[in-house]
Amino acid sequence: MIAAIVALAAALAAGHLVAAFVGPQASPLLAVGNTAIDLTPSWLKDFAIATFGTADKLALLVGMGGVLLGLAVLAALASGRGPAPGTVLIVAVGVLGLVAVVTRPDVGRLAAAAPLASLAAGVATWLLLHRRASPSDVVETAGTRPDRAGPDRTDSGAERTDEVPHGTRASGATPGRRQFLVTAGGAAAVAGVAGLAGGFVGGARDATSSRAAAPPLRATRRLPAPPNDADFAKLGTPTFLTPNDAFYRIDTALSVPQVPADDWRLRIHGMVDRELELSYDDVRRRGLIERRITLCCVSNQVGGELISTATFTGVDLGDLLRDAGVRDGAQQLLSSSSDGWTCGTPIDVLLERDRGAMLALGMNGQPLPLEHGFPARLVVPGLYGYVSATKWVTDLEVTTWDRRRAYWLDRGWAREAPVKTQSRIDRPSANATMPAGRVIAAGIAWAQHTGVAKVEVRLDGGRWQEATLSADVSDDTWRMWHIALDVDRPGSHRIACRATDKSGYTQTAERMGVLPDGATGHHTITFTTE
Ligand SMILES: Nc1nc2c(c(=O)[nH]1)N[C@H]1C(S)=C(S)[C@@H](COP(=O)(O)O)O[C@H]1N2
Ligand SMILES: [Mo]
Repeated sequence: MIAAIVALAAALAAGHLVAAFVGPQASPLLAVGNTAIDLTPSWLKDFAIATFGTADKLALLVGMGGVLLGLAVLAALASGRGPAPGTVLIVAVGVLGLVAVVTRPDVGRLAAAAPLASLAAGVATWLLLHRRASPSDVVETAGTRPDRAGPDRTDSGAERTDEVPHGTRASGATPGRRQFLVTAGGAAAVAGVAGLAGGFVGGARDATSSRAAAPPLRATRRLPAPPNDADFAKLGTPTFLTPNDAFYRIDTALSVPQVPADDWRLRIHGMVDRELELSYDDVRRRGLIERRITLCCVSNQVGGELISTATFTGVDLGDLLRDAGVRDGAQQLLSSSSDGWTCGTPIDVLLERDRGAMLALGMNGQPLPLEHGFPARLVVPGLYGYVSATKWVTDLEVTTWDRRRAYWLDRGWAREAPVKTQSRIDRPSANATMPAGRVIAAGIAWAQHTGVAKVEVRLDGGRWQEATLSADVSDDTWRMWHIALDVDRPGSHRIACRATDKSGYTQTAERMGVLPDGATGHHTITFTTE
């Protein structure tokens, strides 16, 4: 048992160490996890997000750790007579890791070295420890007493098993046992050091230091700070700008892609007159602009939290595409990230003069946080993130819908996904209890690139009452609302809200789930007065 678990640790540590040199995405554990994510059906992904929220990746890693430990125990139990069954199992798992790594889109040619190191370390440790645990003459003994041979047997070659009292063997006092424990301890220590060294080397190569060294991103013309009445945070709404560490995060990356700014290049190609390749400095030299944009996820349930607002700093994406010269017949901009995720955006939307689509380097005055796409990402007002907001973006291909299919398309999501006009109640919180009388309700509404014109609230199915809106900062950002309701009757109550956007559209009451292009329905909550 110990042999199998130490062998597992050795395998993971070796893979981690080698991956630190050939690229973090080569880690077999991460590669299997990432592949699992890519193969996960949408309903399971939705379930994982709903159950674990942003901890869904941690849950996956913990689950994988459990499965590996279970396999190690299985290997130990199956290898009573000899190491062969365990070896076969380790090789099988190792080959799985190897396949996962070499089929990842974001690994270099050397990536296979990491899973191969894992495989070698795992098998070698296993065979060594298994031999130490059951010296050769135990195998002979096993011939006569097969029921007593096993990997946890500690009999030394010099002793006949039937001469050793149970207690003595269990105490591990025999020389064979000691030798085994020393070897196992040594192997575990080497694995630990290798794992730490892997973390150290990987840490030195990651993008944190590159981000820390990034020059300040100053826009040529800065936006004024949002006015004080841009939110009703005192009444329970979010702040108008979401702090970077509170900004919602959604992506398929199990470990945050590490792209140092110096290594980053953005290639613009496909149906263009001139291919472009830009470095981080090339982008900065184009002259930076600032835009406030509310970003939201198509997986946001009615009343959900997957929406945030930031001031983004970068360059206009439409200008960039015009510089490359988009050819007639182009339909889609297929953007790819360093970790191989892809996203398709209608090219005519990006070329709209007033769309405000961006290649962003900064967020709320800082270089993009690593989780939000450092060194560069796309942001397009009015489109859900999965069709517009590629983080760690490295490649822009101008193409047609037929020629390329983006990541989520084959998983049931719509090809085009403009943000749906929506609103949410933040106060009272669901199932709250409060004194009867005057109740303040407050929340948010959004209709990016159209603008919010009105929010109405209704109590217990009564008439719709118009709420007070926050300052109108931009059509591309959310608006907050609040209203005082007279709730005289003690007991259970229900409120609902609905937004009307500047096109005159009022959000429908019809309940639809997030698949295929975003949820609809009125957010409704219940609370109690006494
Ligand atoms: N590289 C990459 N970019 C991505 C994604 C992804 O999985 N990988 N997810 C998209 C989705 S679904 C959303 S909603 C937004 C979320 O951006 P955020 O994490 O900065 O809030 O990023 C988009 N960009
Ligand atoms: Mo999303």
